[in-house]
Amino acid sequence: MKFLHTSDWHLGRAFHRVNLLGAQAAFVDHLVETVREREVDAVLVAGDVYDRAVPPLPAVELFDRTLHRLADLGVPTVMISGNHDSARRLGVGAGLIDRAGIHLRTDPAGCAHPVVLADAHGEVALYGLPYLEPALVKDEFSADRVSHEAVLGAAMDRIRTDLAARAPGTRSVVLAHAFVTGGQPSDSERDITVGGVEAVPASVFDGVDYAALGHLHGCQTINERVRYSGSPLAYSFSEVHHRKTMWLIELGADGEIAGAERIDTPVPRPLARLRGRLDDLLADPAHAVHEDAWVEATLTDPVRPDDPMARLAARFPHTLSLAFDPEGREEESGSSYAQRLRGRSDQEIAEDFVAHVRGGGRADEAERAVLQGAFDDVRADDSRQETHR
Ligand SMILES: [Mn+2]
Repeated sequence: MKFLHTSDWHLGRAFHRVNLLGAQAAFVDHLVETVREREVDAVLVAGDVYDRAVPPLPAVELFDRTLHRLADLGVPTVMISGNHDSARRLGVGAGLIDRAGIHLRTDPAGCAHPVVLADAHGEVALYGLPYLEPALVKDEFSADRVSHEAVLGAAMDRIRTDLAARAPGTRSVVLAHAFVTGGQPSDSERDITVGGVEAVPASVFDGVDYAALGHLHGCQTINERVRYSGSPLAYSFSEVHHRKTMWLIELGADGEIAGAERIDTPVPRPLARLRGRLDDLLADPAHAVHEDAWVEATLTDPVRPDDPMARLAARFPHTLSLAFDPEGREEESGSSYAQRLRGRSDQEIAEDFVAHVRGGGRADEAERAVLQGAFDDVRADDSRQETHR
């Protein structure tokens, strides 16, 4: 059986100031074409369909068109909500569109009710496990701790129990949205840390033949049976070296991974991260290949040049981000607020603030726990309001 595994569409997301809706629509065209050409048996979408809980109308319209096109293909689709989606909003009408062959799984309580497909070798059970916010689903899964590992482990236990009750030899696939240990993050995933821990071991997925994961935006293979498809488009300059793809997975007669092929997704415009003095960036023939790219430039001139954006744009008209890192300067001084925050977690920033206002005294262990608890509460509260509003 052949699956097309994708995730993290983030419909409605912009890249700096560029609207990506056209690129996202082109990706959907490509997906539909691939399903037809490669005779795919099922499409798996592992969460973060939208970029925000309340997406802009054009993104909702694109999603609507996408649902119709998937339904017209006559190929089943299983889709879960991710941490960026509002599970409740995304799940509206799920019972109805189920009849059209699109199985939208946004309710954690239903995770052990699979979509069952069959081929010449027997049945395949596809379990859609939506993103689980530990504080919100702890009771549902009677988890002993508020952690990703506890709730995901409990949900997987339910799935394994359901699978064990099926005919011997039933093959299985699970869709999940999580950070698995060993995965490489980029700058465009939203932090899901709980109690200082965000990652779960890949062994949590033991017992199923394939885990189709979403959350991390780079395509990666955690092991033969546990993979991330990555996002179809780059959503930050940190993804400059990513090759954006979907996985075409072939599940064999005995549940073995008989094939795993990366299908390239359309690239709206390449990315480039350039660093150097302005005059060098403008003159260096090596940068000719980047003239048409979306550019992030870091200028290292000791003195900030006049009108740098306009001058850069003369050669690189698609420059989207400009930063300054003067040569020979101390790390901290001269860097902008945004530069100093780049790549740091909320927890690290808060701890730095404590040290700053104390004139250098770092937060102790108890204080760090208080800060972490506060961040956990805020995130859980955001999702809870989203759920019950
Ligand atoms: Mn995502």
